[in-house]
Amino acid sequence: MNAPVKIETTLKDWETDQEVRWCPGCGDYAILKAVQRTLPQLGADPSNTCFISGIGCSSRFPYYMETYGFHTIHGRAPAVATGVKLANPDLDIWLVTGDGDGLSIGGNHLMHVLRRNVNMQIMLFNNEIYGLTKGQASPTSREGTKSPSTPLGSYDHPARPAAFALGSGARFVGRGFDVSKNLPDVLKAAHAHQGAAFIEIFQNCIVYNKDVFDDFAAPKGAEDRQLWLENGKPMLFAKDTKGLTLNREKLCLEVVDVAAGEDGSPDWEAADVIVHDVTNRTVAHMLVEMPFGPFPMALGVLYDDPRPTFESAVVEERARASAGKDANLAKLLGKGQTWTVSGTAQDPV
Ligand SMILES: Cc1ncc(C[n+]2csc(CCOP(=O)(O)OP(=O)(O)O)c2C)c(N)n1
Ligand code: SF4
Ligand SMILES: [Mg+2]
Repeated sequence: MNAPVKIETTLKDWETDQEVRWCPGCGDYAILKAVQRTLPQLGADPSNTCFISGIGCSSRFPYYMETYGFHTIHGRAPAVATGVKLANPDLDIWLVTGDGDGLSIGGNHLMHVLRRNVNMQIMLFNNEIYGLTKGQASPTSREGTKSPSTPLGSYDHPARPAAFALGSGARFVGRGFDVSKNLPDVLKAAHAHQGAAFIEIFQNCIVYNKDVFDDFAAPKGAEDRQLWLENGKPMLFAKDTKGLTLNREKLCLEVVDVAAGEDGSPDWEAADVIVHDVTNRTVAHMLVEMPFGPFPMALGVLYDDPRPTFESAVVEERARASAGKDANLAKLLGKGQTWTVSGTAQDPV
């Protein structure tokens, strides 16, 4: 349940008086504005909203939102957010994490919040680097990335956040990038989803990993390498001159050319371009594994197929367990077995 009562706010209602400490030009600013622009459009209520983060540049996010918030410890935002949601299931929770916070130290915790399907929006800011600690390689850094911790170039294979999320059992996987005008739409779809909604947001760390996403996210000239997915629409890109088809023999995706039909519109049916179905988990797996370069970058809502949330099951179980019983903490603590501890630390029994 997200923001059950809709209220009217403006972007200003979501801004704080805190000094924003990100480097000038950091992609985090654009994401902050996108979120602050989106929340009023959702009718969200600042007093019913909580931003919860771990540690990193991205995790400074809650300071800049005029809502409840926790800047927790490294990698542990999912655990805190799960507790908050269970204590107050009506609260609208946004979890903010980085590629280091969410996939290094916090990989285990992220996996469990996804598989449990705790109802919240999870934004992973992927800048493929540890920004806050001055540019060490992260689990998403590309092979060959030179950094203080990999001076000769990183040689381990990068993790793919969207594939990690889907593999962990996520029922919503979205993707966007910091300066994209479509990012608010992805955030809105995530918010509408009941359950753990995972959004990978490519974010430019202008200081330690500048412009690594330019091939598909440059402000101009990269649009042809973006595949914006829309439910029920053919998977077209490059101004509708290319599309994705399923090679039914090899069971894999392929890029095909799409010619214009007689009326000038793209004849995608003739090219056998597939239609995006957000509930198709098999195709979602193909989309998150699609290598960028030979393929475009899949953006938007890759997968969205809700199932019952963790907290709804817990609330139901609590109601069942407590039905017809008095809520009496003193009685509970005083009942049944108790122990008498004797001896001291110096004189153990
Ligand atoms: C227990 C613990 N280990 C290590 C650190 C140091 N540390 C702080 S932030 C960070 C990585 C942050 O990277 P990321 O999550 O990608 O965030 P970014 O700064 O790039 O937004 C590390 C290793 C810490 N604060 N706590
Ligand atoms: S170090 Fe990078 S991620 Fe951190 S604030 Fe600066 S530009 Fe942004
Ligand atoms: Mg990072």
